Amino acid sequence: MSDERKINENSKNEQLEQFRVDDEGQKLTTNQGLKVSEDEFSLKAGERGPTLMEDFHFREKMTHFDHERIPERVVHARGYAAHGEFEVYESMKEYTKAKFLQDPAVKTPVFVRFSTVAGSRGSAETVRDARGFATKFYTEEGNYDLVGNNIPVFFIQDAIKFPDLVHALKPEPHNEFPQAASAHDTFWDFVANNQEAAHMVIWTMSDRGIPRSFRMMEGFGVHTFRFVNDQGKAHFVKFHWKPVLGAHSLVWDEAQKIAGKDPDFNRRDLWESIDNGDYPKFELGVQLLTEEDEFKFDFDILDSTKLWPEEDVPVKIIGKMTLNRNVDNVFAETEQVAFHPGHVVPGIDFSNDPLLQGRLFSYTDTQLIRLGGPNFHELPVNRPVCPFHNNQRDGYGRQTINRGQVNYHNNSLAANTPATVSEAEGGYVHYQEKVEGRKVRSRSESFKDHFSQATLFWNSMSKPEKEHIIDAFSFELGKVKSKSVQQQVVDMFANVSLELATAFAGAIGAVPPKEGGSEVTKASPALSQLNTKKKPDTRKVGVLLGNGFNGSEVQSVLEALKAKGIQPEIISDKLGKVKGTDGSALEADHTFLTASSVLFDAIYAAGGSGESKKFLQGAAYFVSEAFSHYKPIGATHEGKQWLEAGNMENSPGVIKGEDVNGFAEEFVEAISAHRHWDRQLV
Ligand code: HDD
Repeated sequence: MSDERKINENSKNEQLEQFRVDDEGQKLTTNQGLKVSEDEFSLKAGERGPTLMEDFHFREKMTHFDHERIPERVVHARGYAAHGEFEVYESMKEYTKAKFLQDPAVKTPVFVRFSTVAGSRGSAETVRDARGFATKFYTEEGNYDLVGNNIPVFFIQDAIKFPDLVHALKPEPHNEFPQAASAHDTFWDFVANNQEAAHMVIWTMSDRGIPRSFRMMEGFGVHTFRFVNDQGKAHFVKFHWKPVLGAHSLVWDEAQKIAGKDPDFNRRDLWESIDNGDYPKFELGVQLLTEEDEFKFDFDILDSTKLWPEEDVPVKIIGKMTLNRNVDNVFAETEQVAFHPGHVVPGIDFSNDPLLQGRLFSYTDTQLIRLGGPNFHELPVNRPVCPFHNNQRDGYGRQTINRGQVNYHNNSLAANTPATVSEAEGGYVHYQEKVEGRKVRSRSESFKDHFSQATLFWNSMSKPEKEHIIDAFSFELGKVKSKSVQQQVVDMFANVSLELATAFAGAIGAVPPKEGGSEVTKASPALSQLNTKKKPDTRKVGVLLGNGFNGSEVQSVLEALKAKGIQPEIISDKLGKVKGTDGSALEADHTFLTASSVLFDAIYAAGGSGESKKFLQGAAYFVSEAFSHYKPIGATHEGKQWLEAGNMENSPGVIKGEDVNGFAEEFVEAISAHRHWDRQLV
């Protein structure tokens, strides 16, 4: 690889190209390149005799298969990823010298992996959990990894507690259930006895714990990092990803049903969007603080259980990431990608956040067991797109053939190369923060307020969001067997909000809190998803269509939806053509058996005059289930009968179309709103 460091959006793709292999149309060979004449039968002593040791093809095939699995990630095992590019809107020179944040003309290749945290690699995706949001920027100065979550705070303040947290969250060790769920005794026992978890717990119990899609959730770097400019001046920085489609969530009943109907719901959504050319986009935002302002707040900015309210420290939008290419092979790319918060570039540095400091050890360590040795940086997805040279050698799976006699520093035989370079030439120099202190195992007093920001979050929620939080606590603690743990959690959350704790105590038969409450009255409107962007783009609408539908009118509705970026999919009682009154026909994409209302953002009941009983039953169920999940429902022609039957006609977000043109417009608006929470369910 040359030492020329011009990177563009295609650099990673071009690098990966040299590793891609197309097997289709090729001759079958062993791994040694020997052509194979027979792949059906092992080599035997006689047709009914034993298999021979000599059968090298059988042994190679079987041995490789026997070793195909690697350990899944200890957390974030279930994930999905895509390639893309990042561009900065304006130079960030004033704050950081990071090269990829200087020039709006430069597009930096990225690889992003989204994940759930608790579940195993094969678990369902719509479980209640935080979501990982890890981005690898392949910059001209090396890889920069922003390894974040969709929640801006964390459960614990010090990394030494991470193994305890994860043990408590994962399935219980004696019986190994429940899978991918926090609704069990050990998790809530951990929460009640490690009360720094309060803030993140209220986030996971909120709608943020069940995002509608990876494309519709925010991302956060969580920790306070440092930007450092070319003058050596530092700012504290927090990173945000803002989805261009807004942040939206599922409802809990729907999320649980999707887990059965389509456990791959989120990855399918990501894959299909990219495949359709609807590229997911996120804007990068930063909150910046001068070093002088470090102690200006009523919380410690080194504490990962705290956020910086956006109304106090505005988020400056500085760039945009577009995910535009699916992987070629999930194992080679998504599974083998190795992120690490310690992969930084000049201009980005750390803070003393004790959670971040511990992460800086854990990530490389875990790759050693997961990817089998110290050469995981050579795997194609992990390679920087700029050259890399050092004196590290050997180890399992080493691929580079490092030529020459010299593999040490200092040396004279190779003129002391590879040579270190000065800061001015791009050498990474750690920010020279002055540090002094006694060696102590303790926590600063400034980390001790565990409840104020949990209350801030609660205060910021709209009425439906508060109801969802109460329901989530009631569900999770309703699954806890220990009365003592239930009561401890009630008493703990009384410190966040008496209203909240009293409500879920009632639902789980615990004693309502006698004392508690919070003096925090502040709210942060940016935390409510009710204030997010609302757009119709890429929303999926299930169209209930039967034979004898009004051909031209229904088709004109479908065209109007498509013109707004909405994706109608036709559902009927059987696959094949559904015939309209005017002789036109539309192909059914799904049947009532293969699809479910929970897999759509909205339902359009268009009906048809020649419907069978099976159709009528299937459609009625679709409409009523979608209604119960507060989804937009539109109905025209015969489709209106289900609204009447279900007494839904005058509910918010239910559009009954008399005039087809006006109907489409109103329906698009209802779809953009995402859900209609003010609907009264009977
Ligand atoms: Fe972590 C994976 C995010 C705290 C140790 N973490 C992992 C992934 C994400 C995060 C997104 C998956 C990366 C991928 O897709 O491959 N982790 C976070 C965030 C944290 C956090 C936002 C708090 C701010 N993590 C954290 C702590 C530790 C770890 C405190 C340990 C000290 N995390 C790991 C790990 C993992 C991991 C065990 C498992 C797989 C991997 O690293 O590559 O090292």
